[in-house]
This record gives sequence, C-alpha cells and structure tokens, in this order.
Amino acid sequence: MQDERFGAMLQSIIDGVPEKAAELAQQALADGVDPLAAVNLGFAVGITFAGDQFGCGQMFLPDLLAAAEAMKAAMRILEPEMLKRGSRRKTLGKVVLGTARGDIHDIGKNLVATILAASGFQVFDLGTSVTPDQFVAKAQEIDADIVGVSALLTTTMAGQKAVIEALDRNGLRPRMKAIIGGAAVTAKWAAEIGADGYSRNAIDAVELAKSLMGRAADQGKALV
Ligand code: B1M
Repeated sequence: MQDERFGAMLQSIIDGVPEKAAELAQQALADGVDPLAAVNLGFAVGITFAGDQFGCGQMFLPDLLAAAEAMKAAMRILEPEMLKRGSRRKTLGKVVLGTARGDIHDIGKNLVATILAASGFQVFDLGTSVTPDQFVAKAQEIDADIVGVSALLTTTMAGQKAVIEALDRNGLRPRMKAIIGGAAVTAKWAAEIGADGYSRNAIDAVELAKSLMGRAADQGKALV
C-alpha cells in the first residue's frame, strides 16, 4: 500500500502534473504519512529519475520543467507540516542559505532550509543565484553562525568558492562557518575550497550544522 503510494508520487513528478502531486501530498498528510518520508521515498525519487532521463537525453527540458513544477507543488503542501513538527524547538543557530550565483536550482536548497528550520535553526533564505556580496551582507546583518551555499551545476560550484573567499576577505571566518552541498558537490571539493563542511542531503546538513554549532540539538540549548 505504502509502496503504491510512493510509486504514485514519483509518477506524478515524472508525468509533470502539479495537481496530482499536490493531491497525493495532501492525501499523505491526511493519512498520517511522515512528510519527510513522502519527499525522500516518493517525490524526490521522481525528480531524480527525471533528471537522469534528462541527463541521458531521454527527457526534454520542457518535461523536466514540468517535473520541477510538480515537485514544487508537492513541497508547498509538505513544507508547512515539516516546519510545524519542529516549531516548538529552541533556536540552535542562525543560518544564511542560498544557491550560488548563476544557479536557479532551489528544490534541494529549499528542502535543506525547511529541515534546518524544522530542526530548530533560524534560517534566512536568500533564494537563488545569490552573489558573494549578498551572502556577506546578510551574514553581517544578522550575525550568522553558518553560511550555506547550494550548487547544482558544475559551473556554479565556483560560486561556492567565491562565497568562502568573500567571507574570509571580510574577516567573518572562522567565527562563521561555511557549509556547502548540492548534487555535484563532493567532500573533496569542500576540502579543496576550505569549506567547514559538506553534506550529501538535507538530513546530514542538520547533523553537520549541529556539530558545527558544537552541541547536540537534543540538549535544546538556545544560542540566541
Ligand atoms: Co537542472 N540540471 N538544469 N533543472 N536539474 C541538473 C542539476 C543536472 C544534473 C541534470 C542532468 O543533466 N542530469 C544538470 C547539471 C549537470 C552538471 O552541471 N553537472 C542540470 C542542467 C544541465 C540544467 C540546465 C543547464 C539545463 C539547460 O537549461 N540546458 C539548467 C540550468 C539553469 C540554471 O541554474 N542556471 C537547468 C534547469 C533546471 C530546471 C529549471 C528545469 C529545474 C530546476 C527547478 C528548480 O530547482 N526550481 C531542474 C532540475 C529539477 C534538475 C534536476 C533534475 C533535479 C534537481 C533537484 O531538484 N533534485 C537535476 C538532476 C539531478 O540532480 N539528478 C538537474 C532533488 C533535490 C531534492 O535534490 O537538489 O540534489 P538536490 O538537493 C539535495 C542534496 O544535493 C543536498 O540536500 C538536498 C536535499 O536532500 N543539498 C545540500 C542541496 N543543497 C545543499 C546545501 C547544503 C547541504 C546539502 O548546505 C548548504
């Protein structure tokens, strides 16, 4: 039954039908399905499959766009519930988040933002195609603990390096930590550009952020 449900979810993304994806997301919540499980076992599997098809020429850009729209429709339903589940926790730290300059992919970054917020971090999401100066300005304004840069394209990974350099130039590190992530990003790249951490997915990003804050979230100690 659950397999069927997750199968229908991934299919709604591959078919690129936002209405169906939203309906399945609503139904899952009504049936008590964990929204994160709906993302990880259903919708995200669909968008990854669509990407692979696009990568090997089996899917064209308009279809990929439709898949992305369907993914966003599901996320619009699921994200508020994910946030609600973490809403009573104390603030673990302040995170400035955005996608690197030139990159408009935001599904994964939004997921990271949602899970971080649901886990107790205060997240300042700057959106997509964010310049190093914009990261620095926001980080200074709110006195961030962590600056996170997402990049999905091999070409925009250079933007992650540029943000770290800008943080260094402005004397914001080591006080502020820089973390990176995104489909093409590796631990090797993170080490190469001097990032304080890298994570493969949104769940690991929370663990990474917690460990960088130097305390276990379970202790629930507020830093601000
Ligand atoms: Co684009 N795209 N895309 N795309 N797209 C990829 C990334 C690609 C791998 C597809 C492929 O060819 N197989 C390829 C990149 C190749 C490369 O450079 N290596 C690609 C390309 C080429 C392009 C265009 C250039 C296509 C074109 O126009 N010819 C273009 C670029 C536009 C631009 O940015 N300037 C483009 C456009 C698009 C759409 C607009 C159609 C759409 C984006 C919609 C949107 O985001 N609003 C899109 C999509 C949907 C994808 C794929 C299919 C899916 C990405 C996604 O949302 N995954 C992607 C293929 C793929 O990744 N398999 C692809 C689901 C999401 C939950 O995972 O984003 O990886 P992900 O995030 C994860 C982790 O990476 C991690 O946690 C997240 C949650 O677990 N993570 C972090 C992410 N950020 C993190 C930050 C952290 C920590 C962890 O700390 C700060």
